[in-house]
Amino acid sequence: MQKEHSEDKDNQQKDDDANEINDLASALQFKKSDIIKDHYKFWDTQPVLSFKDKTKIEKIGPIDNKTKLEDVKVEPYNLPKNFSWYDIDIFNSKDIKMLYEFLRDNYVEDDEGMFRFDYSEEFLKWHLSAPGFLKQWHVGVLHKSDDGTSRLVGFISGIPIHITVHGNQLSLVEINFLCVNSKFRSKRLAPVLIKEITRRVNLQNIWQAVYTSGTLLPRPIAATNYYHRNLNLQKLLDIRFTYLRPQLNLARAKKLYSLPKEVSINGLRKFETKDVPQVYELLEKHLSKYKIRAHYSKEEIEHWFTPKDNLVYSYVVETNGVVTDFFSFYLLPSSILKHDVHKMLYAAYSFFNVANSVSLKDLLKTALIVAKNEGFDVFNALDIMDNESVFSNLLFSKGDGSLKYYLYNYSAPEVKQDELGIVLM
Ligand code: MYA
Repeated sequence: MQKEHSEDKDNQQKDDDANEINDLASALQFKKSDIIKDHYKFWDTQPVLSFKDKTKIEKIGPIDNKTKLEDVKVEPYNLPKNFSWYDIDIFNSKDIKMLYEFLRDNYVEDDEGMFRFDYSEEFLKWHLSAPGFLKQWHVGVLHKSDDGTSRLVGFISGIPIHITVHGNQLSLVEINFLCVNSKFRSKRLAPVLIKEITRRVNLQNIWQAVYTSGTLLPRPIAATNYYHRNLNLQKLLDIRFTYLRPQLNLARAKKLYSLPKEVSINGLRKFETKDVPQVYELLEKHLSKYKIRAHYSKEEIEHWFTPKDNLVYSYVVETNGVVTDFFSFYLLPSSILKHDVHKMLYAAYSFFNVANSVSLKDLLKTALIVAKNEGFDVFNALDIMDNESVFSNLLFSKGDGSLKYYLYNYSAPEVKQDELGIVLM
């Protein structure tokens, strides 16, 4: 009897938990394929919010503020036999090539395994040399095989970044490029990489991190979606990146998605170094309305937005010396894994759009025209900042990719997509 009673209670508890999780899932817009596990062997040991926290998160601040610099291990974490730590020197051509090839062959794929991100060597150098970067935050793991050759089998990186979370300014790290060679997966190497970079970051007296992932982990601060605008419809159909609605034939679709050849905003030109102070002001003001937002110093503005072919494209609208508007996007190609002819997908990713003298719709449309003229196949943007308000007008469609935002060692209420003013690459 007692047992039955406690089983009833258990079942009731399980139902309550399931309802809680559904509520959370709909609030954060998780995908059906996102699984919330009962236990996370690694993540349950980390200072992150848990799915088990049922009440609305209201506390803002560090989760663990007891650990002190002197508590941080001075020695690196142990690795199994034949594995060793190796810091990538991004200015050494052999190292950057090794990292590039490793990520090209092992990094993030879509759910169907049709596309894999192909960050270029230049991209990796650009990202990893952000102002204030540290070589010891470019953490590699080498594996020595029986024939004595060593190869990269794991990587994780951090770069400095400054953000504001619900009014609180934080200097922290942006974690990216966590990757384990596909043949070495499910061996718990990822938690060691994460613990090792945490140790190295803590040694700089930094205790928080921000990161994004398509994978659902405990516990997102926001869940966002990718939207796509066709630029090269025929290729996107060929590689099955996109499909036509049954009512739309190819000729009509091509007409629908066609864009003018010329841009029509007066005063539009490429960003130049002399624009740094004005773009700094524009971006600071624009981002101030979002609950979670990035800050860029002038040095960072120059680093992230100075145009570089095949990497980053930035434009301003200037009238009589005054810069009023700004947009930027970057090239992140993907390898096409299952097509005989097409091998690369050239995708533009929206970075920041600040519209003042023109509408956001006209500004983003101009970005589409520039991207099309530069030979891009598709223009991608997240539904963060004000982006979603112009998606339908500009014929973006929702993709099946979602991206969750996370904070490490910081508790804060979750935010909606349009309350986020931060883009991680
Ligand atoms: S997101 C991009 C992630 N990379 C890829 O998706 C590339 C393809 N996949 C792989 O290379 C591997 O599958 C990875 C996992 C490396 C992802 N973030 O070693 P394992 C947990 C965090 O046996 P593997 C990006 O770069 C998983 O829940 N944890 O698994 C941002 C499980 O833990 P638990 C993840 O498949 C990264 C454990 O790993 C992720 O061989 C931010 C299993 O380990 C993921 N994306 O390798 C990292 N995927 O048992 C966090 C799985 O608890 C940074 N796992 O469920 C935290 C802040 C650190 C700095 C703090 C400073 C203060």
